[in-house]
Amino acid sequence: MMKRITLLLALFYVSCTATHQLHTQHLKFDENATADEKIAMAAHLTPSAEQLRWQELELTAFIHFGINTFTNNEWGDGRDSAELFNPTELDCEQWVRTLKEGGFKMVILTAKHHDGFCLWPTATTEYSVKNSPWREGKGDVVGELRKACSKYGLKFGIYLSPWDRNAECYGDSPAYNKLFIAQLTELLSNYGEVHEVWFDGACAEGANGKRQEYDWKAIIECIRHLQPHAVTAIMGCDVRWVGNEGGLGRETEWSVTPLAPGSYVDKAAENRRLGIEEMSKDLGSRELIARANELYWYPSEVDVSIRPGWFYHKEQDDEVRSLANLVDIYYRSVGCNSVLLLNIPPDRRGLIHEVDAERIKEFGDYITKTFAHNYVVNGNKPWHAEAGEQKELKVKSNKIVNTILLQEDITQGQRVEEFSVELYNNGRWYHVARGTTIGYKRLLHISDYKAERIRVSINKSRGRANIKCIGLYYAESLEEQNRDVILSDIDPTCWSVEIETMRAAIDGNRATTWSSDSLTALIVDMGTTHNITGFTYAPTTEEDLSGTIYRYNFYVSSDGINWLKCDTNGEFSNIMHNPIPYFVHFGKSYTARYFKLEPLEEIDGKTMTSISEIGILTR
Ligand code: FUL
Repeated sequence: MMKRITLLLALFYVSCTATHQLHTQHLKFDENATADEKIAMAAHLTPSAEQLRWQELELTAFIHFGINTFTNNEWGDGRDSAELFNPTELDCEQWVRTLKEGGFKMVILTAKHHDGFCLWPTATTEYSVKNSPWREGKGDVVGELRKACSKYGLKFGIYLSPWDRNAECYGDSPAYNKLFIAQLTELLSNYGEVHEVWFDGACAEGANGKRQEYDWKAIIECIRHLQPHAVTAIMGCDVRWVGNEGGLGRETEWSVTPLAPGSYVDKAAENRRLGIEEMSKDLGSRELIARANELYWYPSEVDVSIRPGWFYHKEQDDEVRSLANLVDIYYRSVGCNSVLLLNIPPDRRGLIHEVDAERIKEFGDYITKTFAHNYVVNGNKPWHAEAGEQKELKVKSNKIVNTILLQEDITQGQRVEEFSVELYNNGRWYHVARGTTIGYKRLLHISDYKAERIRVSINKSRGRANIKCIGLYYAESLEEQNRDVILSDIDPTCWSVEIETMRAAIDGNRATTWSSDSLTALIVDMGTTHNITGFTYAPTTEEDLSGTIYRYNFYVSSDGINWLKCDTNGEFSNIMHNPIPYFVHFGKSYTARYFKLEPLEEIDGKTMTSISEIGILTR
């Protein structure tokens, strides 16, 4: 009998240690693991040292700069001359000073975007700064930015686009992988420490029609070898794309997920079996984990631009996000267990534009001021909470508060599944917030309260939760100041269309959309003749983007019979990830009474068309 008890105790001990032992970044379940055992193990999965350091940065910045800055494009096709790259006052120190003032801790530069133009004098291609007039071909943007980062103490990251529309060998997989690794090797060997390497997921067929198979294993090995402390993002393995480019983190955001990172090609089938991808709403629920075989610590990064586009466009100078909007993004990224990667694209001078610079400073000042004093007494004292437990703390007297901050000690894993918060004032408790995940940081806006005490309840947790901080702050209220975007220089009220339902595309109302279940051209008669310099296309504002046009032709006509195809690059680049209004400038003017937008390819290859608004530019 005694022997049996000892044996049972030993088995119990073994299973407890298996489920209660901390794992770093990745774990595999035993074939027979039960759903409860899986959850216990999920609670003990922790970030790598590099992932933890990255998460603690909270605010990181993107710099999209390159040939597109000079062609006014979002995606270049790799054929624009290197001679176009000629910033007149490039000053990386100005970028870094601006970002530092805004509270940003790292900057990631587009060393090469999809057009293939390299911002450093690489030996791998002629398509680089060395063949531009800038600094007589002797310049190196990567080098200048690296120096500025060292001078001002910012961390440094690089974006190297796997998709390359210039490289002739793109699509000839072994040859391009060799070129790509050579580029990576230059960047990771010659510029000191690199803290993040960012590989975009966007990619298409090579010019030769062949699809590029990336050798992710070799690419990641190259990084691990040359920069062992860098995190790799998106098509890497340490940092996950949040799933949109609009600055929207998830309400429930688990850093522990069965979603296998982008570079684990052999795991793509497993992601499909589980029915998950970066854009999925649920990436970490109990139900999902119960069906999984492996888990990853794979935290989310929210990448979003301060302007509608990723690159600088003069016509967007009035559309820089307002302070209120940026602060909202901060709450929905850093405040939703993510890192914010905010893009601030330098202009053709090679400077962060005055409007953006001012906004960044306002943003930095606002965040610093808001979070300068935690009004909770002893809010930083660790609290180990079992599900169902509550903690009550005093609030410094006479303080009005409207922001709650909660943090878990993620070095022990992410565990909280449901929490609620009450505040005590004038003899009664007010229920002010409830939420799901906390993770590294959770911020919640509430109305203004004069609170005497705070009570936090951990209502559901994956084992004992480790609360690191409970905070209350006061955030000044902000007015939304963004102006409406003007989509047409000509008033469309007198325009006519062939079919009445098409009017939704020219009614000046972004909330209405014309859609068709085929690739249908939209023809508009403007009634009188105009000198047209461009047009705008606004995709639907609905969540379902079906029908959104990716490739197109645009024509003008003076009689509605004979059509002239206008000079455009024929694609709304990146519209599938960033469904904003697109402004297409011809670079010349056409005289016309009629215009026609002919869709050639929908974003997902569907035979559908949808247009929320189309407008005409004359300036
Ligand atoms: C996207 C790219 O296609 C955009 O141009 C931009 O670089 C953004 C960060 O990622 O997928």
